[in-house]
Amino acid sequence: MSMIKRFITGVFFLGLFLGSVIASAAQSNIMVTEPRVRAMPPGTSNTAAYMNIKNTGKTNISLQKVTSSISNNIQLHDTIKKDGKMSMVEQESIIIPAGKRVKLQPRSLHVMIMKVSKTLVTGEKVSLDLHFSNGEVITVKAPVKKQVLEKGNLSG
Ligand SMILES: [Cu+2]
Repeated sequence: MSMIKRFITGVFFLGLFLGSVIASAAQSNIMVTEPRVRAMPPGTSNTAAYMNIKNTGKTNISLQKVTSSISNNIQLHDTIKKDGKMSMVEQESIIIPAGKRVKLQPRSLHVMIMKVSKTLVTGEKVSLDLHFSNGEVITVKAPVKKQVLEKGNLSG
């Protein structure tokens, strides 16, 4: 094979490769916006992550788990009010209905990050891998932000 032919073949396959990468990126029906991690008060080891997840597809998708290098124990939580008290309940998964946006926010659905392995500094970015039921894994870089709660000390 001549050098030129080899070069052209190489460019052709590179094109196929890039084409498939772009195509797979464009095919995602999941959009994650406003990811953030709550700054931790001194002496605490748990925190929470919040974000908006939009499903632009025609079928329901669920967030099944979240993984990160900062914790081996990350759970999906919802917050419920029972007998006038707010409490957090672990969820198997969080469903993002077709065509809908679900907000993970304080006092609602959230990602609970237990036993954080390091002290998080405000402004630092935490990498979170979001694992969805369709096999997609979306990595977000969530900045650490201070959160002001009006009252109560619910950690989620
Ligand atoms: Cu929680």
